[in-house]
Amino acid sequence: MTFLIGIVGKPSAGKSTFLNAACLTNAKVSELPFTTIEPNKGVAYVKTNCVCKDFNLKDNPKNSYCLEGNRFIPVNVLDVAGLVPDAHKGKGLGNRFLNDLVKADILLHIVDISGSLDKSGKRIKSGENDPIEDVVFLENEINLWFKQILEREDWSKFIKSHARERKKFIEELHKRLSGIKINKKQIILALRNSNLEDKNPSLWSDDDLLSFSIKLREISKPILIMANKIDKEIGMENYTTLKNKIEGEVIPCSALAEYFLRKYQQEKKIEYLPGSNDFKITNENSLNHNELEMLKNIREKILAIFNETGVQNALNFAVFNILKQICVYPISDINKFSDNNDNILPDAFLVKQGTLLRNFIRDKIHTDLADHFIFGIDARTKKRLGENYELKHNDVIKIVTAK
Ligand SMILES: Nc1nc2c(ncn2[C@@H]2O[C@H](COP(=O)(O)OP(=O)(O)O)[C@@H](O)[C@H]2O)c(=O)[nH]1
Ligand SMILES: [Mg+2]
Repeated sequence: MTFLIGIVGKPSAGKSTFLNAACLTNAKVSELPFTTIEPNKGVAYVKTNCVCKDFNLKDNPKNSYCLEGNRFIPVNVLDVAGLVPDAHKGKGLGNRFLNDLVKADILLHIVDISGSLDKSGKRIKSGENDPIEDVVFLENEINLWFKQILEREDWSKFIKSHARERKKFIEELHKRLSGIKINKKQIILALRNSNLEDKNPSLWSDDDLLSFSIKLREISKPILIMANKIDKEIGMENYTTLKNKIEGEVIPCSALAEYFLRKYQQEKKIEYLPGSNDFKITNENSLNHNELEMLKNIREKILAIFNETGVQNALNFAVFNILKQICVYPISDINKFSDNNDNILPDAFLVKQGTLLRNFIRDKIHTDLADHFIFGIDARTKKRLGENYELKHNDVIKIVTAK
């Protein structure tokens, strides 16, 4: 399973630019609100230190790629139409576009930190819109959309008929929410976090349902806030203010800067490793005066201050910090660090922190193998690992089976 990262935000905040920068896609970008109608899809990569360096190996990855000792692992990205206040009621391009997000594991909220767009994405004077308002309205829309999904198809009848038995209630809720990628554990946790664990569902008030929807949304589709257009005049100032007002992480970002760096790197005009704090101009003659000036600005006003453009940081933060993933490398030959076809360190898998070896084999490797699993071997220590071994980040593991 590959993660799906949903890009959300109001019109013209820079969602398609972010997608294009992260995935080198060609989604249409424009100043006009609602340029994006059908969702745009792309593949981006999270970046982590590859273990090839630890073993001094030249690897040949299959499910990922390795550049200068960095392993890049694919994640799917979806850029949906801009959301406006009351989108959950069908305003703007409304519900249909919220529904594009049902399969997302996490949402990146692209906020125009320069405050130069009103809520519908129209240009206004820089600084006139307070970015915190965007954060609040968008979260609210997604929460209310969740509530609506719960409520549709006669909620009051539903709670009456399934109020008796808790286990049954959770099962039925799970069925009701099956479209939006939510598991039973998340439902149980949301009930607990909204203090509704012991309350008979038939007695739930509208506020109870709302608070359950909010908790469920926070657990199943967490939102990471991106202060985009940080390169603009008032960006830095607004970013500092927003960061102080918000509990969670706010990632400073210039999607446009990343887009140009990635594009020039693809055209071999510069050398640039995504997520790094500098680049090298390799073909100065291919860049005109304005382009060189822009690159200079990117270097001095973005990379030197923030250490990167924010695009790679966002993807990494989403997957490693919020979704709490670690990276594990299964191999079959413990001496060559290869699979059966001599591919060295072929696969890097993302797994949740705390995953046991047995579950890793069941979910990621092969259900077949899980039945014949005997033990694992840690490639670093050559020690045996039992089925209850808890995986660590950058483990390289041989799986020994009876098959
Ligand atoms: N200065 C600046 N402009 C940006 C940035 N990201 C996007 N834009 C511009 O904002 C406008 C809207 O971008 P777009 O990606 O189409 O927004 P969307 O409607 O959210 O998909 C375009 O003119 C982009 O060039 C950024 O990081 N910095
Ligand atoms: Mg767009």
